[in-house]
Amino acid sequence: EANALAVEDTSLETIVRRFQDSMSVEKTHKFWETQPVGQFKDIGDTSLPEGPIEPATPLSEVKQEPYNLPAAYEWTTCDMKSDYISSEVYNLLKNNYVEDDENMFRFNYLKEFLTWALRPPGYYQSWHIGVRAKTSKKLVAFISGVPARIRVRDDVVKMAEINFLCVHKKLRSKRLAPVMIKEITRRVHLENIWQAAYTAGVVLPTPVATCQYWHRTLNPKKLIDVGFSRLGPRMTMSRTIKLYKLPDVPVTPGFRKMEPCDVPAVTRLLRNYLSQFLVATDFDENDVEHWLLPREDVVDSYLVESPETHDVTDFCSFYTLPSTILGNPNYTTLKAAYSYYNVATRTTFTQLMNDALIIAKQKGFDVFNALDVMHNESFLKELKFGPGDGQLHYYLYNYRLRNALKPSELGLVLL
Ligand code: MYA
Repeated sequence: EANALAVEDTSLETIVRRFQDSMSVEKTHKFWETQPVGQFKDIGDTSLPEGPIEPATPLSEVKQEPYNLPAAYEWTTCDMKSDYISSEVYNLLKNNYVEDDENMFRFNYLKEFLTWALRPPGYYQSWHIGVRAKTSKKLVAFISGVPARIRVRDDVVKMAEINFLCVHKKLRSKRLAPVMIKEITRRVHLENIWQAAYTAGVVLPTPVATCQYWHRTLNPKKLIDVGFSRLGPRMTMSRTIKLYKLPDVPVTPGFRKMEPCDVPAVTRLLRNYLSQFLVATDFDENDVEHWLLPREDVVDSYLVESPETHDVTDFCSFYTLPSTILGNPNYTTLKAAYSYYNVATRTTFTQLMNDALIIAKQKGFDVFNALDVMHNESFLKELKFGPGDGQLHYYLYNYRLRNALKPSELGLVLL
């Protein structure tokens, strides 16, 4: 959820914002202080137990009516099977969702992406929550959740993954977000689910991990032209282009696109790999089929099938998330690929991900982004990724961890 820039950002605003972030533990959080999340005052208190902060309550005790909105607004449940409604959600986000600190780029999650992200196996339509203006019926805010099983140490916990919280720019700072968060919490509780996971670029009480985005330039000229990156010191454009040049086709023998028949093998490979992380997604075959089978302009997955044994030995995937370039006369969109789940057992991580970069370049992406989660650190520097200015904080709702995690202890990527 952090839209990051590849260049070091030394603007006054950014310095001030970073200072404020670093002081965030000093700020009061009128809403978050009332919620069952790790509180800043408890950081370092190892006497507190790990696990749920509040117990589940009987469903009959869950509030039956929606929370109150300001009088001019009403709740709406968004049917993401409807082309019209998903276009409304798409347009709200296209114009009002996450921007970088300098307001140069804004995420432009594609419509097909949103319908994929919001309709995984077992999804609840009641967790796709919109707010409309009563008179115009215009959609002015949105929040969503999807069900997921997330393993924390040895416990697999049913959770909601909360994403796409968005309030129209004209309605900001009116405390609408807390009402939306309480309403989705209520609807999650009604399904007898009591925990959630989410990520944000802002510091809230209290991150379970703080990760960094890294960026691999694929199209240097465009990235420099639009201000996403800068020409390095003592670098010319032609040297930069040469630096980031990639082979035309993947180099690993047996490297190919994932197909439906690969679901069982990929599930085994992924489950085995993810078992080593402290907090990780618990994928079964249905999840892998939904989240990882290739979908054009949404998600790409490739694997290495051993030419001798035909075993699937390695896997890599990335999702498509363009950003609108704000106010540039020459370009309107930045095509970005985001590293998703990757497993290397026979190929080196570096070679596997280099093949992923080659595919992304072939497909016309301008940049390939990756977080420093899982084993990603092992390839980032060698493959010429550079650190971005954006941090992404991971959070759990109603689940306490004794200590914050290192990014490399996380086996979870949220969209
Ligand atoms: S992260 C992406 C969030 N979206 C954007 O950044 C898009 C652009 N921004 C906006 O649309 C608005 O600025 C938003 C806030 C909607 C973000 N996560 O209404 P307000 C707190 C959580 O006056 P607005 C994503 O989608 C803030 O600290 N809380 O503010 C994951 C303050 O509380 P406190 C946030 O700017 C979302 C209060 O809101 C966030 O008009 C996970 C101010 O409200 C944020 N990103 O609207 C949600 N930003 O005073 C939590 C601000 O206490 C899910 N705030 O500091 C929790 C689990 C729920 C399910 C549980 C089930 C068991």
